[in-house]
Amino acid sequence: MNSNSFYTFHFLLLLQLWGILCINRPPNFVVILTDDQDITLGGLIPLEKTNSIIKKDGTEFINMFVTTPLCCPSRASILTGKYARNHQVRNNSVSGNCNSLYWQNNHEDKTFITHFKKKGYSTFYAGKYLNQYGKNEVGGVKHIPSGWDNWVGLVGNSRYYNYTLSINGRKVEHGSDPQKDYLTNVILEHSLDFVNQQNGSSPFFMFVSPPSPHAPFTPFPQYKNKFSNLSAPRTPNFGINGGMRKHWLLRETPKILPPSVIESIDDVFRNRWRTLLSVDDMVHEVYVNLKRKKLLENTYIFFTSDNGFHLGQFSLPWDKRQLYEFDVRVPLLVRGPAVEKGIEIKHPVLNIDLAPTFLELANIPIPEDVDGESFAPYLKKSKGKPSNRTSFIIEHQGESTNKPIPGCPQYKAGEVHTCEINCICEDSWNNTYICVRQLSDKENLISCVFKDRELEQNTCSIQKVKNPKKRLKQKALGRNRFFKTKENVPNKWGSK
Ligand SMILES: *[C@@H]1O[C@H](CO)[C@@H](O)[C@H](O)[C@H]1NC(C)=O
Ligand SMILES: *[C@@H]1O[C@H](CO)[C@@H](O)[C@H](O)[C@H]1NC(C)=O
Ligand SMILES: *[C@@H]1O[C@H](CO)[C@@H](O)[C@H](O)[C@H]1NC(C)=O
Ligand SMILES: *[C@@H]1O[C@H](CO)[C@@H](O)[C@H](O)[C@H]1NC(C)=O
Ligand SMILES: *[C@@H]1O[C@H](CO)[C@@H](O)[C@H](O)[C@H]1NC(C)=O
Ligand SMILES: *[C@@H]1O[C@H](CO)[C@@H](O)[C@H](O)[C@H]1NC(C)=O
Ligand SMILES: [Ca+2]
Repeated sequence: MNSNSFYTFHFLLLLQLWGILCINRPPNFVVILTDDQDITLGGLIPLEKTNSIIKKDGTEFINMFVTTPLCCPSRASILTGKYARNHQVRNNSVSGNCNSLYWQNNHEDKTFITHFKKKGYSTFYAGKYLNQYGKNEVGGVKHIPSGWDNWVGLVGNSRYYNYTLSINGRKVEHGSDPQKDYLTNVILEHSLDFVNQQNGSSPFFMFVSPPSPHAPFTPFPQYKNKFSNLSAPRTPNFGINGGMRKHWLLRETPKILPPSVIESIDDVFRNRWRTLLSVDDMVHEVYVNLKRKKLLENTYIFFTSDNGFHLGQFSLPWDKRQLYEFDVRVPLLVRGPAVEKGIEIKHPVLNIDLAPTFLELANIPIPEDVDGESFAPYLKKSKGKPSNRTSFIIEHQGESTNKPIPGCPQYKAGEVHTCEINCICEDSWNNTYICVRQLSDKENLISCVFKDRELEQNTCSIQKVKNPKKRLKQKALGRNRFFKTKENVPNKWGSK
């Protein structure tokens, strides 16, 4: 070997080694979790940049569901990989375990991010966390959930202006100057600071949770006139009463929605899309900065939402909390190393699958008590066996307000919740249900039982759900004081 080829040989060896080291480097993660973004009403349409960056250059899961269609329980399921019945976060109140001390002491110290932290990841969270985050009785802004070492947590529920953040435990108030305070943009600035700090010394996990398109639906001024010629989609169930086969909230809605309510629905629809334009900018900016820092190739980007939304379906003006497709289906887009580009996956995936998926993609063992299943085999070539799950649970514990509803004397304190317009209420203490959703190439069904007054103790006492269909039959359908709804839902399986 002459000295030239000697050097070439060693140089090639080095290159190869370097290649192996690069391939084995743990991946980075960016997760974007929007608040209340539907998929069935076209919720992804306004996100043109996101569609090009993550959908066209990644994989879309067209059957992504949340197992509980309400913010706090669903977010707790995303963090733990567990059904609500197993983490006990039941509603958006501290008494229902939303950021309660019980949650903090029993579940928050074991969320997926704690395992990433132990593996040496640099971690970052910005935006809405759990609806009761930062409240004084549960530790205030000083409380920083385990596993996050860069913490920009929103106090309370989604809003766009006049909010408080906990920046690593320090209280920071924001006013209503669009240039300085628009929350989605403030979250973006913190996110870019974090991206720009990365020097490759450790992998990172970045979780970004903007308020859009949640109420109060306030767009950034630059976008306030967009989509002015659009109205909410007139789906077949738009503006009509649910009929006798639905539970009582849907039987009580107007037979035909008054035009003034429809006008408000259209307004909410347009403003939701406008607020999403700021999320689209966020995705684009994060992408551009990852690329500039040469971090893009080894980074997974997930885009999803904590629950779906309805706008006029079964004459319910606007909210979530229902077991129907509009509230339980959410977007899920993923791009990243070796993720196939421009394909659609039909296999049903769930919010509780996100935690085990993140862990598997990072080669971190999945804790045994997780209810979800990793869908990493769909994102990583030649790795593991894809899940064959064909049924799963959808559950909700209905909420009630302990005050009377102003202007709605037909409802007493303690009966209903979220009556935004014309005394049409979106929830009630007994809108408490458990459903089994079956979805495969062979079946597409949902079967539900609702709680009634007497059966509070007996309903849905399943502890660990391994075979939901069988357990539900045994535990619940055998009793006689339930509403049972079994209905065929539009078949999405074969479409496209
Ligand atoms: C924010 O608070 C200020 C001062 O209380 C108030 O004038 C303003 O209307 C609020 N803005 C929003 C968007 O809530
Ligand atoms: C990279 O960043 C880490 C954490 O911020 C820091 O400790 C380390 O010194 C930096 N390394 C280099 C080479 O700049
Ligand atoms: C709304 O306006 C845009 C831009 O002018 C146009 O492309 C679109 O077709 C219009 N949509 C409707 C429903 O009129
Ligand atoms: C899925 O696979 C597991 C193990 O491979 C098997 O035990 C189970 O019966 C399968 N379930 C379905 C619904 O096919
Ligand atoms: C939340 O759940 C708790 C525990 O079940 C219950 O006491 C509380 O009334 C619920 N909150 C609302 C607003 O319904
Ligand atoms: C559900 O709650 C509402 C409001 O309290 C009540 O009017 C209704 O009778 C209840 N339905 C059942 C089946 O318990
Ligand atoms: Ca939500």
